[in-house]
Amino acid sequence: MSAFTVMDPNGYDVAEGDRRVLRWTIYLGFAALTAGIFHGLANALSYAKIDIIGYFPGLKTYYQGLTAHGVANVLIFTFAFSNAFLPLMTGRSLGKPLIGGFLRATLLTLVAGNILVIYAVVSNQASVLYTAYAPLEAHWTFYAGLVLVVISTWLALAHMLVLLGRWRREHQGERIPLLAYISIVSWVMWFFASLPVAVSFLVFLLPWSLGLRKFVDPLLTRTLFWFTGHAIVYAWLLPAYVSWYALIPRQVDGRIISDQYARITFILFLLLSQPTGIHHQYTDPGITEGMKLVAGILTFGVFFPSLATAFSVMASLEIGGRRRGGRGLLGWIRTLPWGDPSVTAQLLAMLTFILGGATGLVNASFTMNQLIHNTTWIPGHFHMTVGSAVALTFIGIAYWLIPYLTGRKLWSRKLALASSWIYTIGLLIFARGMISAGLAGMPRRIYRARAAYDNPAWDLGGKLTGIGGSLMFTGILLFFVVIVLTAVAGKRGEAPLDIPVSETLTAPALTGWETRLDRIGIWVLVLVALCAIGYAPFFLTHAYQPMSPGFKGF
Ligand code: HAS
Ligand code: CU
Repeated sequence: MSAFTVMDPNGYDVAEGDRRVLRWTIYLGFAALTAGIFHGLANALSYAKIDIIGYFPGLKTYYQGLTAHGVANVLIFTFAFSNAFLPLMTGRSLGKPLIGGFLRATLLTLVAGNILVIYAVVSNQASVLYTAYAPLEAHWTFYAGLVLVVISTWLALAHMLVLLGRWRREHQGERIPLLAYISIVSWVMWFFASLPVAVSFLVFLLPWSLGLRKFVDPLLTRTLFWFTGHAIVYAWLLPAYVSWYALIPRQVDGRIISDQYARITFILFLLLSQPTGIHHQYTDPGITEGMKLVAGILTFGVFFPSLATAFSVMASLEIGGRRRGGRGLLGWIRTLPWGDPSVTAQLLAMLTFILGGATGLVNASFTMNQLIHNTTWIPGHFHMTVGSAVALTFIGIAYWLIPYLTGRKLWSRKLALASSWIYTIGLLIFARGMISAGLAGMPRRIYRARAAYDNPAWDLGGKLTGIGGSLMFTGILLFFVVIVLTAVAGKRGEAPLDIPVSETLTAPALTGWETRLDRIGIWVLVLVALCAIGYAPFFLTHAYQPMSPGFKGF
């Protein structure tokens, strides 16, 4: 144990060896984030008709770069971070020491998966984009690597469940502490959500890429992908919500407004995230209007817990702002700790997410979806969700978590603040560009700078995309500098000793129906029933048509 691992005031300690593994899991995620943004810059500039892709050494095609961008930024970065963050939150909340074997197994599986995926993408044998379904075919190492990444998340969940089991043996009849509860429910949701894509990869795409299957059914692999693919966005989002619900209130001197409210929200995500994936397939043939209608209704359902979150988080912030001296209707906003880079990054994440949520509602509406599907509106939407709510929140968490794990002070508070502001301003300009040009029909996933077709109506939006994307790129680079310098040159011994766990205004009930919220297994049964409503009509009526050989277009 090194000198800095002094017991925190709550008596919770993480052994130095475990801290090291947690650190490296997170570093891996941030390395993926930083590696991924280079192609993001090229893509954004291309919409402004600036062509820099030729300067990327070793890059053979645009789609190779776009695959790298998507996979690194939404699959590796998000899961690596959460694989460290959620077990740590669970351990701290339950007061149970982390299990080193699980931490190491999670990290090693993640690293092994990464090596395979990097090999496939760098050797230009996997230009299938992060939405990997037939008929585009990747090298087998791509599918195998992603399966390992998914297995690493299962290991993280197993770790949390073992900690919960140990805690339960000593605390019979007690409610699961909130922070552990919402961390665990997040990864339980993801566990079930990950099963369809695991089937798609293991049963169809992996054998197909190895030549063991000649043909696969594109609609089936696509539907299996999206069966996972909507819930995956909540797997990215819920760890950020864990911070907004249970940590941010303490960081702003506020309180969680209600224990039960937070639990119900997470249960609603568990139930509704998965049965809605068909809203990504509104334009697909082979899926009936009825199934699309059910998916649409359930999507409006899953909108609700986020609205509830907005209300609860806003109330926690208001309590904090008023305790810090804020007066009047909005005066509490000014008194929030805007000088704290961890808080500011997350407040900016929340503010941009309001727009991310609003654009999601447009996507979910069947008729409006016809207008914006496959246009740049969609990346406009998802950079204001995963690219802000999630990415900026993880960055905000890192501003206390990396000091906590390294025992070193954050390297530069000012640079950290600047990074979040530059990123957010860039994001708003970028999204404005993508969204307006998308409304004018600018297609997503094209390299406009070299495209044979064009439309002057895309010019302004394209330019804004380029300007905003460049600022976003700068913001993340600054963040990376702050984290690297914190890790190697931060002042030792001035780091936070504890994790900022918040208090609740209303404690959990010990009797009555609410206690059933803690019986997660019961809710899983409801989830299965809802998935049957959303998906049984498809799987029972779909005529299996293995007809597609593998295409390698790029
Ligand atoms: Fe989405 C497409 C619908 C949320 C990510 N989405 C995508 C894609 C991605 C993505 C990556 O229905 C593209 C996939 C692809 O490559 O093709 N999405 C929704 C809906 C929501 C939603 C209804 N999406 C997300 C989240 C994502 C994400 C979250 C990532 C993390 N999305 C769709 C649909 C499509 C789609 C269709 C398919 C489109 C197509 O045609 O291809 C909702 O869950 C959104 C709910 C959000 C809210 C906002 C709540 C706001 C909060 C902040 C409060 C602020 C405070 C600030 C407290 C209701 C919680 C106070 C601060 C102070 C300083 C005072
Ligand atoms: Cu979705």
